[in-house]
Amino acid sequence: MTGVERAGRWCIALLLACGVGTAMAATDTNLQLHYNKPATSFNEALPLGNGRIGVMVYGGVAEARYSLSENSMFSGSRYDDADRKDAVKYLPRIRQLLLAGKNVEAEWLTNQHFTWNQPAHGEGAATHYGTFQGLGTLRLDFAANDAPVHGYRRSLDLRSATSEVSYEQGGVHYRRTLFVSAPDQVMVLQLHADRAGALDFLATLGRSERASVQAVGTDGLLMQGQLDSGGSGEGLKFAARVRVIAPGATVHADRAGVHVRNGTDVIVLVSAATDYDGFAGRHTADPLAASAADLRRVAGRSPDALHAAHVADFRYWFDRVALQLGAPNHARERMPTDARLAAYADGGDPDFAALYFQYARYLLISSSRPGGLPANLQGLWAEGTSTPWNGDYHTNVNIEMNYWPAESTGLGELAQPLFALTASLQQPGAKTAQRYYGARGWVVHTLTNIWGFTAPGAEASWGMWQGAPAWLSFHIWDHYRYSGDRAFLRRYYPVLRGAARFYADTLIEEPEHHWLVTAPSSSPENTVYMDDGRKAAIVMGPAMDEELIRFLFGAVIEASETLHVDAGFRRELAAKRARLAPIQVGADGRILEYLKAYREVEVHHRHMSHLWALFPGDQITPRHTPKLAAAAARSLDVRGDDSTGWSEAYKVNLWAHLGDGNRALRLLDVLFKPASRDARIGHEWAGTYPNLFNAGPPFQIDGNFGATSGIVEMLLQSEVGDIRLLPALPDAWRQGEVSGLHARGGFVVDMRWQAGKLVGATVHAIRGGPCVAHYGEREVHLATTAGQTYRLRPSDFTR
Ligand code: FUC
Repeated sequence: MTGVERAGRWCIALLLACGVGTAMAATDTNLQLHYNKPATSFNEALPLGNGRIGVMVYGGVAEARYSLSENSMFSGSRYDDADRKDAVKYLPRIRQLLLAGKNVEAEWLTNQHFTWNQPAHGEGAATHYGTFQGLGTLRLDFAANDAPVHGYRRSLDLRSATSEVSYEQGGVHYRRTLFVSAPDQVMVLQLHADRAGALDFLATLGRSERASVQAVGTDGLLMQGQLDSGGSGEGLKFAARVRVIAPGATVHADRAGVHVRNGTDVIVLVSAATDYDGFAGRHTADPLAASAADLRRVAGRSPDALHAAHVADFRYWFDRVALQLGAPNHARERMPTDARLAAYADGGDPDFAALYFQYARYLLISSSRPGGLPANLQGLWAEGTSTPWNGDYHTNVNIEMNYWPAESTGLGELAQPLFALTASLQQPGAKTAQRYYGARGWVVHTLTNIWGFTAPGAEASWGMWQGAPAWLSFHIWDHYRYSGDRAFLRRYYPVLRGAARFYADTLIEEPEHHWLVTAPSSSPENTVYMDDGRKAAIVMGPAMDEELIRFLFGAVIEASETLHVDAGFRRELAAKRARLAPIQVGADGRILEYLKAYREVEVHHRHMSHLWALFPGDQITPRHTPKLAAAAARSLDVRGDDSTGWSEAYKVNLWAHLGDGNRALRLLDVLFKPASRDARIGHEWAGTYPNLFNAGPPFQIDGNFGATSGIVEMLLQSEVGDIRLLPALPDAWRQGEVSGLHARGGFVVDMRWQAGKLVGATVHAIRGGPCVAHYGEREVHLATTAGQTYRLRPSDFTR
């Protein structure tokens, strides 16, 4: 029952159309990253991208370096034999062992017959599984110039998605402006010198392996190559092109590169393409033709026109949300961003969190566009020929976290690549479901890539986990909850149904309580001691799986009712849902991560999988399940704060959902610790690199997105038709304002607060319908009409 039904009263409050999302145009000064020196490593360079092509800007003086990437640059290939053919033969035995409490033996057998020997940690380049990798490097080497450099500045403007490098040398002002256009599918680099003819440089394009470069005409370069397929299939073919336009200058291209002499205003255009043709993995696109066509299409267009189209496109997304935390702190905004990051711990800069928040939105717009591939572990930015964990899609938290802030920050359409990836797993995942479980439906385990990999990963302890189909389905369902788009639900319903079909076919009854549980599975990457002191990761019915399946079955039941389909299946799901293991609290007051209270090997383990029900799920809430919420808080306390970047980011969301804003902010403070620019896994703690990329370490973009979602959840939480304003506002964010946050049920919310108290809010109803807005213990009931905006003052909220 919703609050509206319970209260049985309506108040058509304060109907007043007023602009949403127009507040605070004045916050622009907080929307820049800027530095007074060139980057010397990836984690100092500035990322730009159009959802497909990415670039990291180093911004040197003698040498301007641009690390290029393209998000389908995966080695490996589609491999139908990734599924072990006889796995299903061993399933009954593995389950028997689990039912008998012989987890170690079950794990051994799982390792023997279920897992697949793909490399997990980033050595996938020469295997079928493959790895995401960089495209190559564009370099401009300038003529020797010993004159000292003054006034160097390297910046990235988030609202226009444009970077600029400027300095003065020998009395000449130089400026280099760069953007990657989504509407025109090219990277545009403009160089300007304020003394005519002062630009002398050589432009080169290169890659450390598997590529050849040639001159094209008098002003261009073409790099082409093919990645390792890792086996019998065809490796990915790719091409990148450079074209230099330099009116009044001398330009000629040869094998060494494009030589530019006496340039004043020079444009360097870059296009790139691969033959990856969507998730089906067919190689039909022609990268040579595609990259040539992209350059041809912009020929004759002025850079100003290209820039205007780019900025209009980018702002279409970016301007939907504005955020100001605390009073503007112009002194901090003026500090170079790396210095500002270092000074954050001194306090007095709450608006840094707003910059971080908008940066993540910037990164999502730059790395995930409808029709393309989802943001991977590094978004779409990469260098070299391997990336940590193969830069793939990890399903046990990472890829989902990438999309946590999408819906709530007005970018729900940008999650389409995640939905498309999920839908694409139905076909390979159906085969995996058959071969391993003899089940209908579809399944994917801990990892997937652009080649449709769905088998259990290399080691049972982390690769053998069954929750992914449900968690990926959660994002589809959540998009429906935010958008109310029935056509979308109808289109993706088969994905949800197939995931539910898999679980309905595979759940088994455990002997003690007769609950229905997954087996074999694990609680992502965690390990426990068995009674005999041996360690095991493989279990049945980890809490997370049960929570996820409870969500999924509930969603499919509701969706099938909405769509008037599958009445019989609905009944089956309802019956099975009632028999799932409940969320349990152990003797020590913590949520049980497993069916029983095992002793943990690593008390501070980074994953908090069993708290999925608190966030992003909603089976635990302080309001509806206060005892479970208290147990979740206890679990979090014991787990501790310090961990990997994404784990700290996750905890921001969890504390926000426990209503503890100060604790959530403490986690953000931990996350905003400067990480040394080369922080690597196992060497240093998590934090933030100079370019504000999250340091897992290493760089993982999930931390950026997860923390940003956490900031939203501190300010606004929602269920369909139920909105909580400022549910976890920390004391240090005494004043602020936000516009354009999205709530489930199709509402857009603006808020302003002072001295820690709400001053006013507007709720804009996209679709209309009932909505209860809560502020603290008080609430206001709205019967909304599509397209109308409702202005709320604190006095409108009553008990
Ligand atoms: C999961 C995490 C690791 C890392 C990897 C990419 O396996 O447990 O910490 O984030 O994904």
